[in-house]
Amino acid sequence: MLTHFIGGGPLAAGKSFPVHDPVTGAVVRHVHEADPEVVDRAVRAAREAARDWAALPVGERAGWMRRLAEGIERRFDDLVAAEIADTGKPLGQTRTLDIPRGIANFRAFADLAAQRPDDAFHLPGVLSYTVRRPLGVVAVIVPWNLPFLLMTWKLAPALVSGDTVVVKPSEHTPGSAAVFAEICAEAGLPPGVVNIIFGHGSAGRLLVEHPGVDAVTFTGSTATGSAIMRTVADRVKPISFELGGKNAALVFEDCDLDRAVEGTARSVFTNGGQVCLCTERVYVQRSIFEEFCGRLAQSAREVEPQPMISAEHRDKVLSFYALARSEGAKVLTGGGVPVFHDHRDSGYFVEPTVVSGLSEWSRFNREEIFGPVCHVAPFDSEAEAIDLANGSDYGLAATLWTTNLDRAHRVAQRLEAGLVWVNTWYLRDLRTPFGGVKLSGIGREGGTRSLDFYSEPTTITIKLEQSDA
Ligand code: 6OD
Repeated sequence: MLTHFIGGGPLAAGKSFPVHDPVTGAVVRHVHEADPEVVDRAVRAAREAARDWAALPVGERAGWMRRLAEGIERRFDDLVAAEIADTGKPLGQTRTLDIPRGIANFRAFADLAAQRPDDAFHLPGVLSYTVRRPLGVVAVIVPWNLPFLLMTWKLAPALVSGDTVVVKPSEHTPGSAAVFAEICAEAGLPPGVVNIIFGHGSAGRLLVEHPGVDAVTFTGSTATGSAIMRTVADRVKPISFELGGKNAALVFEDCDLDRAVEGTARSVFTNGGQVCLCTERVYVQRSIFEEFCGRLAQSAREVEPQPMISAEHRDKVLSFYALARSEGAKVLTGGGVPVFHDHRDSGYFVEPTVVSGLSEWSRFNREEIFGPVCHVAPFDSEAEAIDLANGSDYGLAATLWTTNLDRAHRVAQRLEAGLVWVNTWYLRDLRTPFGGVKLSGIGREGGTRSLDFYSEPTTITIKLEQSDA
C-alpha cells in the first residue's frame, strides 16, 4: 500500500483506493487517499520547513537539486518500472524521455538559479535593485500523462527558488512519486521540504483551498484549471497553469513529405495522443492532400497502440470516435478498439485513428480529445492555413512543415500559440518559455520564467546623498 510522504517520512492514513494497469485492467497497487487531516499535516510540514529552506544560500539549494538528480539516476530502474506499471508506457519512451527528463529538470534549474543575477537599475543619485523571495508553500498538482516528467518540471524550480512543496500526483499514477519520496529520504533532504499526498481530485481541492498554501502550479485539463482558479480567487493565490490543447499542424506543399508524415504521425500518436502538445487538427495544402492522408493513415496502421490511462478515458475517446461518425466524418483508418488476442484485450486500448470531412465547427474539431486521433482537412492558401490554425479556443502548440524559410518565420509569428515547432515536434530546450494562450493556460514556465513564478521580487530603492566633495 502506498503511503503519503509528510515531514520526511511515510504516513499511512486515510481510506485506500486501487490503481489499475491500463494494459490489462488489473489492480497494480493500493494507495492511501488524503483526507482533510492528511492535507493539513502535509501543509503544516511544508510551512515548518519553509523558513530554514528559504534561508539557505541558493548555491546550497542547487547542491540539493544535484543530489536529487543523482538519486534519480541511482533509482532509475525503479522509476521506470513504477511509471510503466501505472501508465502502460513503452519501455523505450520511459527510459529515454520520462525519467531522464526528471534528471535534466533538476540539473537545468540548479544551474540556472545558481547563476542568475539580480536586477539593478541606476538613475542619477538613485539605485534600485531587486531581491527575490520564495512564495512559501507551493501546491504542485500533477497529471497522469507524463507523471514524473511534469512533477519534476515543477518541483525543481520551486525547490531551488526556496519554496517548500506539497505534491498531489494523479490518482492514476502515484508510483513514480512514491519512489521519488524514497529518493528524497535517501538523500537526507530536510524533512518537510517535499511532501507528497495521494488521492483524487477531492484531495487536490482540499490542498489548493488550504490557507497555508501560497501558490498553485497545475498541468491538466482546462476544466480543472478553471475550477482551481475559482477556488483560489478569494485568497488571490498566484497560479501557473498549463492546460488543454487542440493543436494544429500545417503541412505545406513545399514540405519534405517523408519528414512531414513521420513527424505528424509522431505528434498525433505519441503516448497514445495523451500529451497536451499532441496534434489533433492537421491542415494540408490541397495539392498534396490525398497523398498525405494516405500516408498518414498508413503510419497510423503501423503504430503500436498504447493504452488510455483508464476505462473512463478510453470510453471518452471512443465517444469521440462515435461522434465523428455521427457528425458525418470519413474514417480513413481506425475508429475502434484493437483486438490483440492476448492479455491486452482486457486493457484500455483504442485504435490510432485518422478522420476527415468534418466542419471546423464540429465538436470533434473544437474539443480536446486527448487520444491517438486527428482530423485532416485541406487548405488552399497560407492565409487560410493561418486562419484555420488560429480558429480554436485553445492555443498551446502548433507545428509547421515547410522547407521555405521565409514562410516558416512568417507563419510561425502569426500563430496564436505559446509554442510553434517547425519541421519537428516536442523538441525541448528547458530554458525556453513554455505554456499556452487562450484556454491553454496562464503564465509561462521554463528557464527563468519558472524562477520568476516560484519567487517574487522586492524592489529596494535608495536615494544616494550627492556629495559635493
Ligand atoms: O516538456 C515539458 O516541459 C512539458 N511541460 C510538457 C507538457 C506536456 C503536457 O502534456
